[in-house]
Amino acid sequence: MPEHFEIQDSFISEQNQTSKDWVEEDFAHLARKLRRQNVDIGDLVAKAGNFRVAIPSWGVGTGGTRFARFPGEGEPRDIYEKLEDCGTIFKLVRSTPAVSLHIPWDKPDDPVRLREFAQERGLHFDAMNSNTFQEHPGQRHSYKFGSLTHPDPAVRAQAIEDNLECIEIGKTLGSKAHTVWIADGGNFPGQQCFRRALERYLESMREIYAGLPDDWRIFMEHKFYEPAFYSTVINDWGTSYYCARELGPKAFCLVDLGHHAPNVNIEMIVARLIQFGKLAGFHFNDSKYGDDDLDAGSIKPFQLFLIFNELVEAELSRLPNFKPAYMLDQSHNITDPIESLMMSAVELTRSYVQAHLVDRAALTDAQEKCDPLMALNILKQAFTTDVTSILAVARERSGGAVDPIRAYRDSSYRKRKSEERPAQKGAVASGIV
Ligand code: LRH
Ligand code: MN
Repeated sequence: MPEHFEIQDSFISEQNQTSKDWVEEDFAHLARKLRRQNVDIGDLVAKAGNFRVAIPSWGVGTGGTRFARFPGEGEPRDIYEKLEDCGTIFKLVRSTPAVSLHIPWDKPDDPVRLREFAQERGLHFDAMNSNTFQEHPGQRHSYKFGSLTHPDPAVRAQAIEDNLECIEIGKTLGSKAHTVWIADGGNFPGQQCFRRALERYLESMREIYAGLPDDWRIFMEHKFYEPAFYSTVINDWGTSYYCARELGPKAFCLVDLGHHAPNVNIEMIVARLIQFGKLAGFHFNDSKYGDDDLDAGSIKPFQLFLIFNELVEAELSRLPNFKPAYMLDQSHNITDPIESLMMSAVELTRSYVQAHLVDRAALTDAQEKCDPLMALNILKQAFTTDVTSILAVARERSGGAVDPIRAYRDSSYRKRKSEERPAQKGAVASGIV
């Protein structure tokens, strides 16, 4: 049995040598260009180097739709192999040391051993995710008609239990946050009493909130539809915000970019939640129609930039306890999940660095002088600045790959994993679909 293949640091620095010329040339050119704007490129390299985004454990397996799932080679078969792949992503892009687990998909037999296994790969655990939207082995009550808002108090109690168990596991793993997304809703008019369902949600969430350790936060994730196709209990940011206010200072609203109706102004929702002190953070992805869970920045990169423009504005104005949690939440149906997750982490860092290029004094001046075109131009100048060399230098300086995708492909990591992880008919590391 081949031992577990890992990409070596020496291989990465060899790879980086081959990109040295273009990086230095582009970096020097950009440094001159930014100096004309009184911007020190070194500051931006530091910003890029400090940017962090968590990897969803369910993202390293191949995703699918209700129509089909096309398993990829060398799929991770359990949480340890998922962490191996998360370790490889971190080794190459250096901005993803945290992994977000989903329970029971990733329920560890030995959480202490899992924590050590992660630490050996420089990884730690980000927000936990409960799952009361599927039936679980040995479960007494079905979640077919809901969980935390189900009419039957026994089902609600079971769902509360599932969340408290998730928090318990998270405490052993060193996590500091718990994300609650529920599928509860209706497919038919009249199926649910909207007000009673929301009251039951708050009643159940109060019990989960009471089980939170003092230094933890709870993130409520809204979604306007699916799997319920007529009404969803926590359908939008307003309902989520009301609940966060009702629950208390440890409750916040998590924004999954795919959970909004087409053309909704998400950057404005972000500005509201920042202003109200209730922004939990994000599940970053992209979409064209519904909750497509496509790669972040692949469809609407300008929207992603505008969201980071709001986040950087808040960061620079040193808002009290502004500590948004950044996570990816994607489904990789036709690409190598490791490549998509690396590319997405890079695109988030790109939007973050570009948002730090916005001339904020000039923008405020244009806004106060009702000069819309100048305001847009100031944003576009930052958005159209190619910061690729800054991102590459930041990765290289923190031991990562200048060109993560090429380094990954040249390492033949996936091929080696397909030898180590022979596909077992039907056996997939649990996750969506
Ligand atoms: C729901 C969601 C939620 C998860 C799941 C994996 O659409 O975004 O965050 O629990 O995907
Ligand atoms: Mn999500």
